Amino acid sequence: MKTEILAMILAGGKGSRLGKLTQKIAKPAVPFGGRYRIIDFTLSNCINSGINNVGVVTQYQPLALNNHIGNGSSWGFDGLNSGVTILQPYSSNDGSKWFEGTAHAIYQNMDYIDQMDPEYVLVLSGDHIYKMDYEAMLEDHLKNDASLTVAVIEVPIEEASRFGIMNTDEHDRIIEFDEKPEQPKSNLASMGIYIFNWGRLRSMLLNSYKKDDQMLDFGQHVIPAYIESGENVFAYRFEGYWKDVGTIDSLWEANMEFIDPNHSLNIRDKAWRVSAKNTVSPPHFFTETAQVKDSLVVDGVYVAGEVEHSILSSDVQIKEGAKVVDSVIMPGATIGKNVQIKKAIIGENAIIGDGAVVEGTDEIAVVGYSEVIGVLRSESE
Ligand code: ADQ
Ligand code: ADP
Repeated sequence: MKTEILAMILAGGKGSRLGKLTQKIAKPAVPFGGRYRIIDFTLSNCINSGINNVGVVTQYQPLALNNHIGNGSSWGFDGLNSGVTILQPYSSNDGSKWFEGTAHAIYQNMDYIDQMDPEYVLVLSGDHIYKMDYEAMLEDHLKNDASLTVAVIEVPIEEASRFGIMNTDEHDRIIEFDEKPEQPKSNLASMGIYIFNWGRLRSMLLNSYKKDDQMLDFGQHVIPAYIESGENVFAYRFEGYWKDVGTIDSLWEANMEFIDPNHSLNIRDKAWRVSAKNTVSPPHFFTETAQVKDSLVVDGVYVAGEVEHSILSSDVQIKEGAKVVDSVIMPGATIGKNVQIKKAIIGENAIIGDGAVVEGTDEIAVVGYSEVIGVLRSESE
């Protein structure tokens, strides 16, 4: 089977900077925006861009991700003309067990890619919130006769050292690239989204793994090697909302921005739907005492307390007297009576016992997946 372009979503990183939220689930499976999980944005982009074949490279805690993605039909992959393949970590003959970096993860899945036989491989990350037309990026790649195209965005200079930073010539050809430089020379950042001519990448990787000079990471090894060997490496400038939600601060911020009905991401755009796995929960219910404003609320939610500028995910319960402000409450969490929550992320299925206070200050307060804070009053009292 010949495929023009195959997307490989790297969904395996541990996401240790998300701390308690990713102790039991991989970062791309972390809930976002009430109804979604982080990877939904990338999966939706693939379908909306006409990319029908997607491999999802998992590694760390893949179970929740497997359950979430299933056969991909929630996003419109039909398994016939389009499909999602979940690639599990495996022990290869040479005994290496884990993917040691982004390029190594692609190298380890070479058999799968060869089987799909693509002309181009689109490498994506499972932890970005954005809407992007990858087809337009591919057109640019072809127009430039590039061997590698890197999607780029301008970031505030004080954040530049979190990213791969580059310099380009007047035709947007990349002439310099530094992965997470301490002293960034520009604010033009890699989005970690790449289109490679598969034949070229394949031989580059194979050669490097034959020698003892293994290319483990795209940003650290592959891109610099491409530039050094004079390959056509181009930047594709993306304009629009894009956020790497790899830290607690950025995850909270992206959720808060998501509440704004005038958000530039515009999730209400019917021409570019962001799909999610459908689960059926009963309609949300607000009691007489409930006061909810400026908030996103999805199915199965029960509110008897007060909620302001927050996100209530499916099946969340906010009991009487509780007050939730500027916070993200992930699916299934229970907020007890008279609880005060502010500037916080409450993990999936967490239980906040009656009267507890969870408030962020300069730092966002975080309660982990299934964590229990305080004790709920027993029903018999
Ligand atoms: P980082 O985001 O720091 O920088 P990294 O943490 O290596 O890159 O992960 C990229 C993606 O790949 C993540 O979604 C992660 O979960 C996944 N991943 C990492 N290792 C993996 C593995 N072994 N197996 C499967 N999945 C894996 C990168 C680029 C920068 C760029 C930023 C933009 O290196 O140049 O600026 O992305 O966010
Ligand atoms: P109490 O602690 O006094 O029992 P609760 O706040 O726990 O009060 O619940 C009030 C009632 O609302 C309970 O009967 C509970 O089962 C019900 N309830 C809980 N979640 C929902 C929901 N999502 N939709 C409708 N009713 C709900």
